[in-house]
Amino acid sequence: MKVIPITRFICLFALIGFLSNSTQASELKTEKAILTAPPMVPPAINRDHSAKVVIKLETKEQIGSIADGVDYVFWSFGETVPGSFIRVREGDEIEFHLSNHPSSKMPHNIDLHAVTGPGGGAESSFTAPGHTSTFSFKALNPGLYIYHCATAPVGMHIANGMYGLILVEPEGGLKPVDREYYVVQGDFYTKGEFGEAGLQPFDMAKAIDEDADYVVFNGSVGSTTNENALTAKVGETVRLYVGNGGPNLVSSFHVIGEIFDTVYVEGGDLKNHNVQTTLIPAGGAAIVEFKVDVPGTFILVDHSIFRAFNKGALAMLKVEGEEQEKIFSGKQADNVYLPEGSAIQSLDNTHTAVTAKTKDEQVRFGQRVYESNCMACHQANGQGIPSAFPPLAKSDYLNANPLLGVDAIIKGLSGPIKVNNVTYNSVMPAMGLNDQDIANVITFVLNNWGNEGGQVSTEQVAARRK
Ligand code: HEC
Ligand SMILES: [Cu+2]
Repeated sequence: MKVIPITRFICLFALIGFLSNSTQASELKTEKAILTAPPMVPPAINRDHSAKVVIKLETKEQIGSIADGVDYVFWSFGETVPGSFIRVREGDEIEFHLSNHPSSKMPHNIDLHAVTGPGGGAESSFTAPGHTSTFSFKALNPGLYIYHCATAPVGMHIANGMYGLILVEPEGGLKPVDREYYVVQGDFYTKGEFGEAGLQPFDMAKAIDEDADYVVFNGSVGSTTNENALTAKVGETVRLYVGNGGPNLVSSFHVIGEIFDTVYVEGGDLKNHNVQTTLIPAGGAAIVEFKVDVPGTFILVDHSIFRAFNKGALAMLKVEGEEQEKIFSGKQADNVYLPEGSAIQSLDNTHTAVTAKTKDEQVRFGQRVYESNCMACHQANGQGIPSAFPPLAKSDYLNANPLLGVDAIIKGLSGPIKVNNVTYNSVMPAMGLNDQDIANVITFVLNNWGNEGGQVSTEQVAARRK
């Protein structure tokens, strides 16, 4: 610090006090924070000194899509769920302006877990629709922190999407990496069940029971999959800033096919290495880093796995580049495994069926039989899977003699067969269906997917059994 003669100091002090009506002179340069929407992260901070950082964030209530065909009224910071990513440096003085859009029905505020002070700023930032509140804080502790709305009923504001991440970089900065991304998990509670179409209102009773309909990354099912996937190239280093807004569930965060080289446990200073799955508490965060060594699609999940495959907690990282066969070979062979003494297994399924009276009814009932018994192997449209499951669509094998299909279901089928000039040599288990179900499912298949039509009766199936 420069030494200033005492008289000049008093003079200067009085002048600044007069001009800014503050008691302390801030020597810091002022800059405006760069905010980003998920999954992007603002650029690394490359100053070696503190600054005064001005942040302007807006709360808004707006309709968005939570899943295909399902709408939800999200409450957001910066029009996204999670809200804008905020990046500052340890020692920065932050001047925070929170504006609540005039169209809002609710007041909102912000509790930043990076704040040292009552409510994390909640009371100071309580803002009615059409108003802006201002407060300041100093970022004393480095780390990755959740921020969220804390207006009553707090759970409801969080459940509607009011959370995001603020990164306070340590004074020395973070090690440079090739890619940085922003992912936050959240659980949602709707009047309708998962996937029920239309505008779905928030369900307070389910939220209290912690009975989530949706568990998603970045605000919706599929927000970060397929064409919206995160991307990287083989050999690059990836850093994910991962948060969990909750309101209720704890995340068992995992990337299928990757091992975290480093986890900044709970977003703090503690670094763990070679981690498969890291816990991210509701209202918490973690930084995970890994090098992507091989190409492919890597799936980010909450490893409470029904949440991933049945409630939406699934995102993708697509890695492009050369195969690295020393590290991962891909499938090298697929041979039939028939240990000695093994017979075709029978899948037991002996529920009583409703009798179909017409061919149309047979087709309709047969579709249900198909979906719960055959689809897993022969696929949704009977297209099969190359070199594993033959197609039922346009199957010359089946159309030539539908009763051979009946035989396959009754007794199972193994050994080489030819379907549309392709040889399959695999095993279909006996299905343990009753005669009606078999008649219906074959009739369903015969009358779909380009097959030649026809009908198989219960009596024909019974005769085949003998
Ligand atoms: C576990 C996987 C599996 C299930 C379930 C299964 N199949 Fe198959 N299916 C196969 C395999 C494998 C073959 C080929 C067997 C071979 O190579 O000898 C086959 C062959 C067939 C064939 C003759 C070949 C063709 O493409 O036309 C028909 C017809 C057939 N299945 C119908 C059904 C029906 C209907 C169901 C449901 C009731 C069903 N399968 C359930 C695996 C399955
Ligand atoms: Cu709010």
